[in-house]
Amino acid sequence: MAESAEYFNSGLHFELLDRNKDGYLDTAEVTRLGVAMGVSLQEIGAVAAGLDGDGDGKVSREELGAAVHEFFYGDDPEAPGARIFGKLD
Ligand SMILES: [Ca+2]
Ligand SMILES: [Ca+2]
Repeated sequence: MAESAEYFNSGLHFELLDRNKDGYLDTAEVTRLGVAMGVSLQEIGAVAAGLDGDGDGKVSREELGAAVHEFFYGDDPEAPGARIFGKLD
C-alpha cells in the first residue's frame, strides 16, 4: 500500500490526470479519475467534494496527495479521503 501512496504523491499520477495542465483537477478530470477507479457516477460527486479540501471547486496536487494519504493510512472510514475510490464493498 505504501508504494501506491508514494506513486500518487510523486506527482506522476497527477500529471496524467491533469489533462489540460492547469495544475488542478477540475470536475471533468476528477470524474475521469473516478470512472477509471470504478466509482459509480452517483458516488463521484461525493468523492470530488471529499478531494476538494478547501472547497474552491478544483483539486490541487496537495489536496489529492492528502486524500490519497488519508485513504491509505487513515483509520476513519467516514473521512473524505477514505471515499476517494468510492465504496470498497
Ligand atoms: Ca486540470
Ligand atoms: Ca481545492
